[in-house]
Amino acid sequence: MAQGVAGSSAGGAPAAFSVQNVAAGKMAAIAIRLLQTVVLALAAFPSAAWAEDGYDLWLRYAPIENATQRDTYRRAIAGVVVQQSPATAAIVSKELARGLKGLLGTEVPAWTSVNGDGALVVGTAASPIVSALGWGMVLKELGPEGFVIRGAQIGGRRAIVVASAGDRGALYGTFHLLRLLSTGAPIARLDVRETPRHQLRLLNHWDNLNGSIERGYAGRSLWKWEELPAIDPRLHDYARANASLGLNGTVLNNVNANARSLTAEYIAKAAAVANALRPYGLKVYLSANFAAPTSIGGLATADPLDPSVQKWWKDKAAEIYKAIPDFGGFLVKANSEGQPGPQDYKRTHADGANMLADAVKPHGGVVMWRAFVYDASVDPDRTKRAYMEFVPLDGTFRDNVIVQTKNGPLDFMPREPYHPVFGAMPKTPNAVELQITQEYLGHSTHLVYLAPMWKEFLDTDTFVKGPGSTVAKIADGTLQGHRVTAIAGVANTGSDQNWTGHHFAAANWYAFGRLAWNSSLTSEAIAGEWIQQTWSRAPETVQAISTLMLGSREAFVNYTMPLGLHHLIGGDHYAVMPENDDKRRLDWSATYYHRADAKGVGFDRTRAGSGAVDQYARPNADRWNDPRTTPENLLLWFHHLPWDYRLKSGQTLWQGLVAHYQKGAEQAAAMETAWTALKGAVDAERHAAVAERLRTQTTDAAAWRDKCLAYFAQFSGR
Ligand code: GCW
Repeated sequence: MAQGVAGSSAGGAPAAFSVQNVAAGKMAAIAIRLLQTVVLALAAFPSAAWAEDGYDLWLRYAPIENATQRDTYRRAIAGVVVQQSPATAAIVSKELARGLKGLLGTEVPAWTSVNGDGALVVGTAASPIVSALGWGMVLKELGPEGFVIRGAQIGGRRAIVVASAGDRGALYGTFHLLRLLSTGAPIARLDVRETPRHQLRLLNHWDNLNGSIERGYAGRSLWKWEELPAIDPRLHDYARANASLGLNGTVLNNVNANARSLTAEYIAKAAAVANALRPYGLKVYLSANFAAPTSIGGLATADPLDPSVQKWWKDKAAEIYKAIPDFGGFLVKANSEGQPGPQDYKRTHADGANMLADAVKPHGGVVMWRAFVYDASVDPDRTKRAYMEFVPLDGTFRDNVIVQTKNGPLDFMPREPYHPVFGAMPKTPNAVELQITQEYLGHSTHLVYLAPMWKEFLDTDTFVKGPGSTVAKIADGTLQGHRVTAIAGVANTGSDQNWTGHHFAAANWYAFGRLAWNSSLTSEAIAGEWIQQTWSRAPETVQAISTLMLGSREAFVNYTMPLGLHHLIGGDHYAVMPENDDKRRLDWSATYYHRADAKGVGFDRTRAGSGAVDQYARPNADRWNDPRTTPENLLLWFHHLPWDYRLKSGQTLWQGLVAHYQKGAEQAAAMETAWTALKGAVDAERHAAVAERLRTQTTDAAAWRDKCLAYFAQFSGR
């Protein structure tokens, strides 16, 4: 918390402390006068002295500029009464004190009861004030994470009540109310009822025990493994940020898991993190290395059907739950990219998942078993393999197994069709795995707002149960009636002062959390909230930043992999590399995917090609089997087409490709120009940091356009 406070309470505080160290009385007097001036200046222009390094994320609580609105809020919230269990109550009280002080520019006192007009009451259903309101039925319906925010008369006094059946709901409701105030929402007739769409809303950290982060672009692991069980105070701010979005779990370690994370030493470290995160409603999970019984357990095998292996995992689970009573469960990457798994013993993914599920079941845990597998012996087309391995297993998983699947069948590309596993395993809960960290989307160097990409995926109709069978409804369990629902985002956080490297990458963390809570929110709405809380409330500024963000993903697609091209990448997955013909594995190269030759370009996944289209339900399968009914933004994903193929625009495929690359480079340049115009509209410190990265983005975009077109021109001869 220390850093957060320093980050938000701004310039005055450190000066105050330094006064203590000045011995000479005269100097102290000068310092105090100086300090008074600083404090006065701060009061007059609170935002001018803001230490804007991005540390405070969307929880800046910058003063509300509009005086009328601020006065309305002040009248509505004159005192705060918090009634819930102590650990969370302390967090709620602190957040309200901080948030209201920041927004309203005045201390709002804590009251022990509603002793005047303008009480803000936060409480659980069991609290005296809330239980007397008779809202029990509604709160029960909304569940322990849901909440109500409404006006009420309490003992003849005006009040706003944030109520929930549970502590977590009251916490989420508190953050929701602060968000409403931060974004200038009217509060005269509040009637908010919220409940999350997915039960498990998790961040997956690909953090290694040595502190590095796989595909991390914002510094080192936040956990500081070597210092644990001593807790870095910064973890409280991590937890606050997640709680403000309603995220309720976090997987601490990389799915390429080091078995040591399951040793007593590391369980104690994980327990310390769990203790720190628990009051914020976050459960801890661990990635499990399937071979742990052999590597750290001393067994001769990790065969899931071997009783000694089963016992080892049961004992291990019991050991973990002893240290972390509310441990969430295991996340597993098995038989994928060299990770061990049940297939090493000729067993299936279900055999492996079920063994672990049995181990955590008595403690209420779950197993999230990843479907990111692409064993080359299964099918020549990498994108078909996971479906072929997993769909036949539908119905054979224990009821506490969740199959976790990336949004697309390849690997977090800038654009992919949805993964055909979604909807094809009606008896198995399917967790969505999204990647917040921008592995293939410009790392923390390019500004790419990912909500539009995720919404495109979630809103796609799979037709598995007729029209309207969107991925969102499969993920939230409403279409196929799943017992447990989950959504995971591969985190982009790290030790960088602003958490995510690029100030705008925080928008992706934010958007993931908001969509995990409510997947029907629009990209625009989420961007709007985030901008107002993070940058400015001035309508023209919000509009300008929003436009820039909303166009950024399509711009990135245009200057890297337009028209359904994919995996034009190699090396560190930053710059496009269409020439990459990785000798180690065909399906790690770029040439395997684009298949450019004198005749044309693209991967034929029609019935005449790999047949991948038939992993999708009709009519998608039929539509995508024919280039004329395939959306052009996925054209070369499904088809190998001649360079002279006519696009809907009348251009040839080659001309279309050129136009997309050109447009992408122009869009990147336009983003930079738009940002330059915002100089002065946002704080100088963050403006400069973003401007610097946009400069690189513009340069990259032009270079990548040139590189790709020069490369493809060798084949097109145009
Ligand atoms: O996208 C690939 C990444 C790997 C990652 C893997 C996975 C954690 O390049 O770094 O490993 O996906 O999702 O398992």
